[in-house]
Amino acid sequence: MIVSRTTGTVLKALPSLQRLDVSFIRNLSCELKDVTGAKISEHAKKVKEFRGFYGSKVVGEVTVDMIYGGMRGIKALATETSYLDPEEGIRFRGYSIPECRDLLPKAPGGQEPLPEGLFWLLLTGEVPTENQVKNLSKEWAAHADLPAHVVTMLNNFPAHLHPMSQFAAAITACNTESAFAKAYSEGVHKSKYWEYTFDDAMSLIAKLPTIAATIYRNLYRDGSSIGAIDPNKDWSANFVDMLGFKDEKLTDFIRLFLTILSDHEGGNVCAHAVHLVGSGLSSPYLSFAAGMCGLAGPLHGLANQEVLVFITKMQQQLGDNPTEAQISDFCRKTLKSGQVIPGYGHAVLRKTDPRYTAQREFCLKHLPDYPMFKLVSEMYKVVPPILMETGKVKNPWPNVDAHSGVVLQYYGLREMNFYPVIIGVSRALGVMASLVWDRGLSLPIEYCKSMTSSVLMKMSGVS
Ligand code: HAX
Repeated sequence: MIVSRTTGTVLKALPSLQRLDVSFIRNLSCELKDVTGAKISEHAKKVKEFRGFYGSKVVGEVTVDMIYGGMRGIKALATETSYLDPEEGIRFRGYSIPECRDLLPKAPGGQEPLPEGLFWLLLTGEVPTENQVKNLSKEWAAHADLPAHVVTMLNNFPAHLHPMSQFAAAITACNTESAFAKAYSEGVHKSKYWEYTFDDAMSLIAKLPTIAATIYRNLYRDGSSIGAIDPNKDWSANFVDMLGFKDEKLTDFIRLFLTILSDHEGGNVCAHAVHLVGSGLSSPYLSFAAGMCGLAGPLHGLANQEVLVFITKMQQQLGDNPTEAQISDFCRKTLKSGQVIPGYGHAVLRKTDPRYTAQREFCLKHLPDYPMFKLVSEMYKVVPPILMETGKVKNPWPNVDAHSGVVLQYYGLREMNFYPVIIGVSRALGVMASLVWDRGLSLPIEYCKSMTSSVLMKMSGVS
């Protein structure tokens, strides 16, 4: 019997997946693994040839300001899975968000893409068939169980430990399951690193909704059981079920959310952290946990939670239908007090984030009259000119985080501290696909050069 230290309630045991027929798994993962392996070896040859001819080509310069300015604009990483254009936004393997919404397979009755399909696309560069995606859902369902020590650990965390800290800690503890760490300790040849990374990526992704739902139930639902995984449901549907919601529209929104937040090229905090830690050959579990510690920062993934805190405060002070002047006054006061307006601005983007637009479209279709959505729409009019007035904000437009919390609120998933965890579940798709490719291309350990200010001054001719 496991008793939650947080709530004092008896926690029901997690469903055992041992009873599921898992004999099909080997063949299923083989197909995606085989396609990925073929793509990696083809691309590795191309990259080798390219480096042979153009290895010394100069593609940029580094200024003193760039070094002190968070490395903004330094072209320093090769990431195969996605590219972020400052004007257009993200493209996953060349496909924009509207194209992905259109082309990727959907669940029966659903209107939004299945994140399983996006993972296939990120790994292989190909749009999968419905059947390939269905098989991936089955495989993830079959690997969704957690080791007992991870469940015990989660059940013993205190309620004031933030869900993101719990999430990162549980992922770290799942390292007991790492095929990569085991193979490395047994002396596997380096040409096989990517294969074990692939295996870990698959089982890590499968387990994330279970970890997230266990955290949610412990913190917000008296430690009630997450229930059983349904091997015939997709990854998102099982996630929503485990959280304890029964709403097809919410499930479809979660499919959209998990798809569009999956990857945002390699230079953002969490993606870069996963790549950096992974470059030292830490296992995919440890590398991903490092990324989640980065995602937990308020200027990154936690902004999603911060937006809701901001909007809720605004509603409490100004009511459901504040005027433009009132919103404007509220925002100016925020800036004056030295705080940022969460959900606005971006290090790379210079236009409205297409991930914001996709969610806005969803809202216009399904919840056009929801007061909080109206408030978010009003802010879209009011905030950019105010940020532009400061003269320093490079991108005054909304990013993805300005919107998602509102939809979750509408469907009753109201605990805003949990929102960054959902982003974390999504982000695994992109960063794990990238890590597989990092290992497939044999990228070396990362080590960039740092300097003291006095060395930099000397280099710049300051006497
Ligand atoms: N509100 C107030 N000030 C802002 C601002 C905002 N939304 N966005 C930028 N600024 C300020 C910066 O703090 C900086 O001020 P200082 O010079 O005084 O330090 C100045 O404008 C220049 O910043 P920038 O070059 O335009 O932006 P950065 O690349 O430095 O930072 C951030 C990008 C996303 C961190 C920034 O826009 C910000 O803090 N936004 C609010 C938090 C947020 O929404 N984060 C989520 C981003 C998306 C994401 O990663 N999601 O996971």
